[in-house]
Amino acid sequence: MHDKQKTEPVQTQSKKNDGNRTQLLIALAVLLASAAAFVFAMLPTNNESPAPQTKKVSATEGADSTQKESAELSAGTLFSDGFEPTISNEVAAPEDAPDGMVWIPGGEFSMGSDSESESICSLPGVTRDAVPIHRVYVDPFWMDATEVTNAQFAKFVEATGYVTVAETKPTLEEFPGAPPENLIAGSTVFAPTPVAVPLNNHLQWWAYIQNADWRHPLGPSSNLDGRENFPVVHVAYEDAAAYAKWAGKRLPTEAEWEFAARGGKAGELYAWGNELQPAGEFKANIYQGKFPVEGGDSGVDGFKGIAPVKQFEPNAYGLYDVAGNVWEWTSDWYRPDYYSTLAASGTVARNPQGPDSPYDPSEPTEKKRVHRGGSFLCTDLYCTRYMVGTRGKGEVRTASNHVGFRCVQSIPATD
Ligand SMILES: [Ca+2]
Ligand SMILES: [Ca+2]
Repeated sequence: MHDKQKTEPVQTQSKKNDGNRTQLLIALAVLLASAAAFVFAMLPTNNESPAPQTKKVSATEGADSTQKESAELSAGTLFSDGFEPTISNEVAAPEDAPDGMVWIPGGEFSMGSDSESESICSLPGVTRDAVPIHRVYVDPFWMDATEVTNAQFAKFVEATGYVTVAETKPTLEEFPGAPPENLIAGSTVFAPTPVAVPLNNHLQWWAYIQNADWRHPLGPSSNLDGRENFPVVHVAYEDAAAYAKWAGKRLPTEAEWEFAARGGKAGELYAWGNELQPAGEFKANIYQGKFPVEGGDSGVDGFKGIAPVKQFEPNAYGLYDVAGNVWEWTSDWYRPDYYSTLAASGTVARNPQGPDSPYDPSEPTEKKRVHRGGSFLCTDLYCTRYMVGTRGKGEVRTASNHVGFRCVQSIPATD
């Protein structure tokens, strides 16, 4: 959001007030488009010929025919025999678990997804960054069982006086030449459209809202009353990292995140198995209904919009909401070719830390880190990025109301 080359702040606080929007809103929305792209994107193409040796998601009870078709097509393009068994370390968990954290034994596993085509979404290349499947080893670690909550983040702010990026007024140094009245603090909020819209322009459903921040997730008139156990949102990468440091933790690498999310299993589509809705039940807070229309979120999974943490069963390691609810920052820089680079080494990647620098060809001037897990805005009709092997990305200074984080702690703690 603070790219000096292409943005300057806005003075509007209304998503309806297009006339007052300036480049920052556009830039923010474009930046969010990276999030929106993997969340929403386009309908799967009609690839009726799944790759050989694929497994399909079972038809989802209670879903309409379009949803069933979508799930089957998505599964057919994602899952193949490229996965090998996970070999977990045989390391007993230390006796005293840090409060709120669960033991992740680490080990060797197959990381990524095996998209045989680009047809999970019709957005070209949107899943290409999660191939090829490659072998990775990670050390044992502790991981927060849940996304960091508002209550937890509030303790951090109370103890340190920390001010988040979204709460900070942009400066003239960041935006040379910008009118002072345009330098306003705020963040980006999902803004459902009044009527159905073509899904080819993410600007339509994101708005830069003045004074939207973690205490005011939907804008200045909103607050955290009753939302103490909701995941904190409107946290930029540096905000998440600052919290982690204060807590004596750190953000997970992307490899740690995926190892943990897979729960010791190999090659499954979701953190809970291969069916989107086992026995007809949703296993994560995602999005059902017409997107992105006002009132379109039907909440069949139990929640319209964001949910408190721990509302769905944990995965095999005891982790809640690794799929859905809010996207989670990882510490890796984003590059779409990173998996290819690791795979080309021909060896097991040990504790990979991500590429040395970020690069997203679609927005080459933006510095992005990897997001994982999808959010309450991910819909099974479009890009299903709550699938455990898929990736997201976000510009490091950009916050929104569907991105949060959770922390890890090394064994022994080194941070
Ligand atoms: Ca939901
Ligand atoms: Ca999550």
